[in-house]
Amino acid sequence: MKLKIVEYPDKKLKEKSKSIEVFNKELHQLLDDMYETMIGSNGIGLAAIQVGHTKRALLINIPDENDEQSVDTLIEMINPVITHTSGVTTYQEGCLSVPSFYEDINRYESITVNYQDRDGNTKIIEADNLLSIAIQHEIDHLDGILFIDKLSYSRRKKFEKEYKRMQKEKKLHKL
Ligand code: Y12
Ligand code: CO
Repeated sequence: MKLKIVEYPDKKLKEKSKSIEVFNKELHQLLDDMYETMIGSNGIGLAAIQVGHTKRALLINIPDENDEQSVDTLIEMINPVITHTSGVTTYQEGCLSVPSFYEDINRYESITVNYQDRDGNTKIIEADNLLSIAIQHEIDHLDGILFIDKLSYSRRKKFEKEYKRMQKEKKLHKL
């Protein structure tokens, strides 16, 4: 089932998500629904908080060289922890919870992440390029941090103005 995506400025997005201790059918259903929601919204990453669940779960599905996504390359991460970082990189990020806004954000270039899969098995992944950026973006969601929180004061002010204007326009179109 496709779920409703929580959008900024909803305060829910500021909440810190809780560790997952039980790896049951309910969790599997949430992960399946998150996948349907992410793919159905043209996303490449989604955290549980973005569909209203304060649980430390996220999905990432990086498109291939033909810009196609396959369930075979889906990564589900439960309780992820970054254990090693190196380098710095900049990428123009977007977020399904902040529609139509993209901005250059600095992140670590390479990271190592410990996490659990949907059955509670421990995993380790070394990531760089887009995967590294996507993981860092999604782990931030689990801590109530959005990519717009990383903007400079002046850029953030500009964003708030643009975003409010866009929301007003959206409302008018719905009338
Ligand atoms: C690099 C940077 C950030 C991430 C986090 C995951 N972000 C997304 O999946 C963003 C998806 C997104 C999709 C949109 O919809 C379409 O393109 C049709 C979109 O556009 C609108 O909202 C109008 C914005 C963002 C991973 C890797
Ligand atoms: Co996001």
